[in-house]
Amino acid sequence: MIWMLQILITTAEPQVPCYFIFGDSLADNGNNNALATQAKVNYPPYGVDFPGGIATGRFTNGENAADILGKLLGFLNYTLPHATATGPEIVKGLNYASGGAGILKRTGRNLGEHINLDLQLKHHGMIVSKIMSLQGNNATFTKDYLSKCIYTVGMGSNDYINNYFMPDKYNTSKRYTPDQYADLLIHKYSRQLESLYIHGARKVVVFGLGLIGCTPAKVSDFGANASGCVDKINAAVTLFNERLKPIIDELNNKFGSAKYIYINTTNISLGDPSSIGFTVFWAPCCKPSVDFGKGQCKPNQPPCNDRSKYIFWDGFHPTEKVHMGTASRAYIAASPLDSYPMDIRSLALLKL
Ligand SMILES: *[C@@H]1O[C@H](CO)[C@@H](O)[C@H](O)[C@H]1NC(C)=O
Ligand SMILES: *[C@@H]1O[C@H](CO)[C@@H](O)[C@H](O)[C@H]1NC(C)=O
Ligand SMILES: *[C@@H]1O[C@H](CO)[C@@H](O)[C@H](O)[C@H]1NC(C)=O
Ligand SMILES: *[C@@H]1O[C@H](CO)[C@@H](O)[C@H](O)[C@H]1NC(C)=O
Ligand SMILES: *[C@@H]1O[C@H](CO)[C@@H](O)[C@H](O)[C@H]1NC(C)=O
Ligand SMILES: CC(=O)N[C@H]1CO[C@H](CO)[C@@H](O)[C@@H]1O
Repeated sequence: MIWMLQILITTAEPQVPCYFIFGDSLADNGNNNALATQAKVNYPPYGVDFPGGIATGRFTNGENAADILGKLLGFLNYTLPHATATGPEIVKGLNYASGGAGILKRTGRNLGEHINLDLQLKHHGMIVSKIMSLQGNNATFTKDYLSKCIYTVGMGSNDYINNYFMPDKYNTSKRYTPDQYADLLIHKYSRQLESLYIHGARKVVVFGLGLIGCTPAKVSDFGANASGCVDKINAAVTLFNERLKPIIDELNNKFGSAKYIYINTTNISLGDPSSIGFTVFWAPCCKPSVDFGKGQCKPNQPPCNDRSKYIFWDGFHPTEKVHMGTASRAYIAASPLDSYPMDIRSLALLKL
């Protein structure tokens, strides 16, 4: 694994005019803080390694991959959460991600409120209108502007964790085989990805799902197989990823003036983590709570001392160091399988 973060922040100008983020808890930067949900983490020890040591609502000890990608793209400030952004700075992009959210509307309801992908896209449509008016209601100008921006989307983990593999709360696993369920999700997801195009996106990054069957919370729920992970969850997620990649080709064929790319999170996360200093692979760094957002850190308990040795921050979410590896290899691919058909740096430079 190459975890070296290539710091290319040498110029004052970002490589693209704006950056929009759609996703779940892996990218959420505070959108759930005011919602009635267990899926919010605006309390210590979350944020212990964030500038100022403050809990912002990010589901990790420091920055998440979306934050780090923003820096790699040359943005000096963090992309603002949609929930609280109001001013003209929205033209630089927004983060719509929401913990617990999924491709399906019902996903994550067991945790409480959240902003599902349909709603994130609806919010984006309203923001696009606001940007147009901020830019003087010149549709040609705004269309051209939005076409140069980067849009990242990472969705689907909760459709497995907080839906399919929660049979006491959801009946999807009785109604669909893993194959049928992957089809159902991908069918809906491809429409959602198309709607980004309709809102003016032309450079879209789609993150595949990681091996969520390896998270401490799922291993503790289901029991580990010889792999150390819950094989049936990883097998189901792999079906999803295998169907997602061809969708990228389909979208690129359908929309000649756009480029969608796929990030293979599985390829990025495999390998030998001990080679870069990780020593704790299965245990979370903080003390997960059994009743408080199940798998999230217990409030106000001290986390482990050396976060750089841990893969998992809490029962579900990786540490900042893992986010850094994901972001840097999504930005500059370290192996041909990391991204398809190109990495984010190439996408940012692309003249469409
Ligand atoms: C970053 O945010 C600060 C505070 O909101 C603002 O004053 C500054 O202009 C921003 N910088 C950039 C490059 O957007
Ligand atoms: C609208 O923007 C386009 C592209 O930037 C520009 O060529 C045109 O002059 C603008 N129209 C008006 C009315 O300002
Ligand atoms: C499964 O759940 C959905 C939504 O809760 C419900 O509409 C549907 O009737 C249920 N199907 C079965 C077979 O129980
Ligand atoms: C994984 O473990 C479960 C529970 O122990 C068991 O039922 C299942 O057969 C195992 N699967 C594989 C592929 O070994
Ligand atoms: C992602 O990478 C993994 C590990 O190298 C590989 O097995 C898998 O086929 C890749 N998935 C896709 C959809 O390309
Ligand atoms: C961890 C890792 O790099 N896994 C694989 C990613 O894909 C390349 C091929 O492009 C393999 O060589 C790696 O083993």
